Amino acid sequence: MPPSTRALLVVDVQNDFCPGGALPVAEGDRVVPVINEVAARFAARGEPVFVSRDWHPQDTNHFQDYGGPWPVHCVADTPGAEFHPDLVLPAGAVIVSKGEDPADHGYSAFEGRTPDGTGLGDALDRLGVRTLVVAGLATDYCVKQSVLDAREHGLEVMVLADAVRAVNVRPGDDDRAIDAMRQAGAAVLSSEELEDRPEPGPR
Ligand code: VGL
Repeated sequence: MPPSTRALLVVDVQNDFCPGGALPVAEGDRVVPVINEVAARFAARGEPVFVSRDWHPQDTNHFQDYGGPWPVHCVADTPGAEFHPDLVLPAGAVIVSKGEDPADHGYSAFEGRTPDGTGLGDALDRLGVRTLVVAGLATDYCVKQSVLDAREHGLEVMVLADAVRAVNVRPGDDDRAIDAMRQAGAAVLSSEELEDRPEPGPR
């Protein structure tokens, strides 16, 4: 396989962030079919797919019970932390667990680790990834923070506008998050526009 230049990062498409979950994002489940299609295309081209998940302990300062901002959600090994049942992960997709430290919010997938303990940034570097395509939940927290960290890491970033949804604690947080990601140099485009682009070659 030639050195990969592009990877997909699917952020936190977990039951608790979808309608009916503990911290539901409006229309959170709507990203699933779009992501399934994009992920299948990446896998068919041999491009790596990373899938992050919030994987909290019960007693994290991320939760209101411990002085944090959020209701209990995505506790490791509970049904709420499972990926949405309709999410289809291609063979070889790499799970990145984050938010395991009770003293840290763990919004960014770049704080997470693959099953062998590698940080996401190192895992991408080892594969020669230069461009990260990002989709998932939620636009205004974990997607945004992952995108900002990806830019810090020196990656070209593309955010799939039709494959993200926001918590919107304050109305307009979604637009402000998109602005912040653009300001940081990320491109925001639809999944259709992504597929219309010429395939990236080795650099
Ligand atoms: C998230 C709020 C709290 C997210 C996680 O995945 O974006 N949002 N914890």
